[in-house]
Amino acid sequence: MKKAAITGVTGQDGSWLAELLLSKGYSVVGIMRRSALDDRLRLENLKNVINNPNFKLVEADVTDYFSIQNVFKTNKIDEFYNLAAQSHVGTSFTSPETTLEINVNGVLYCLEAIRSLSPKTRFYQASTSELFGDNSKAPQNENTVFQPVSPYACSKLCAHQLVINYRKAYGLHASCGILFNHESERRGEKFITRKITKAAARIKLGLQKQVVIGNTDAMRDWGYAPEYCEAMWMMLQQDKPDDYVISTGEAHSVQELVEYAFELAGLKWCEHVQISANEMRPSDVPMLCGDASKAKEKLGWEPKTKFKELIKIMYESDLKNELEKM
Ligand code: NAP
Ligand code: G4F
Repeated sequence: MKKAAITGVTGQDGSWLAELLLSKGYSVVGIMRRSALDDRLRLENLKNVINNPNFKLVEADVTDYFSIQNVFKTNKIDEFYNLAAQSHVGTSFTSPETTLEINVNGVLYCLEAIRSLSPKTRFYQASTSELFGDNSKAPQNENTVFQPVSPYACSKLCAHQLVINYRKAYGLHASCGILFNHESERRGEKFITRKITKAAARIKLGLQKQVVIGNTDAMRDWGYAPEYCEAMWMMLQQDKPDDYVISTGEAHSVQELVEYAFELAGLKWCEHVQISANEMRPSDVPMLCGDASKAKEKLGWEPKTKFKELIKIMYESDLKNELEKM
């Protein structure tokens, strides 16, 4: 039985990846940092996996080298998926130091632990389309120039280069998935898709009246998270490590997202959506649209869920959740 470790297991992707690996017969070590919050709340998305005998939750923080070393000292890990991050771009402007600590040093510590204690472990790094930043070229692929425009993107660029360096210098099987935005009914509520689908559902039920958002011109290439987690796994099954863009190849604006979610709710968006400078970022990525041809050719990976289907899944899930709470 193969053993995998997942940092960021309490996050959106971590929960989907844990389910996927367990369904493939892996034994899974879920790495979670300590929190004062009630565990049951934080692990809501892991309910399905938590009672699986092949799943084990361990406490470690990627910014604490000793705790990461300990994961390797107490487990023989075949595949290590590093999903832990301060993943909110907006927050990276207000907490740049924490963002760099987790997103850069955290990655370095994982790589160092593998290099020194378990060099055969295969490593996946959660890189991001944010690396492309202020790039007027679209669609973006593995050869597109990186022009990061946020502390988050700068941190992820440093981590991306560290992974390439450890691969070249020490021969580690370390790969980066340059994943474009991917969402699901488990998405954090501060990200725009979930913020909008949840607000549309709550406004429909009379639970709130308005939602306040920022830049509606931004365009993103939004896909469905479980499909993107399958791509992570595929990367680590290759003989050679490499970096891959994972995307749908379709871009939609925040404005389109708003209009469609409110249409699903049978509401007029303009009566409920307020634009505020408070929600704008000091600098924002104007347009992301990926070309995942390499992943299709080398991994056999292709996206399935289209934009409208994705927003419908999220809206319906939020409506159901809110109804259950009433
Ligand atoms: P997410 O929901 O925000 O999850 C992030 C996870 O990282 C959480 O489980 C969080 O734990 C954990 N974490 C944060 N700091 C940590 C630390 N110091 N030690 C251990 N764990 C820590 O993010 P996601 O959407 O699943 O994304 C997963 C990864 O992919 C992230 O690295 C993100 O930057 C990257 N990415 C995401 C997308 C996307 O569209 N979703 C696209 C490209 C790349 P707590 O619960 O304790 O906060
Ligand atoms: O949903 P977002 O916060 O996602 P963003 O910034 O694209 O980052 C996500 O995708 C990246 C991959 O490209 C990941 F690396 C990263 O970890 C994260 O998962 O914002 C999307 C767009 C932005 O242009 C933002 O300015 O929506 C715009 N937006 C407008 N109003 C808003 C809001 N974003 C948020 N979160 N909240 C708003 O009220």
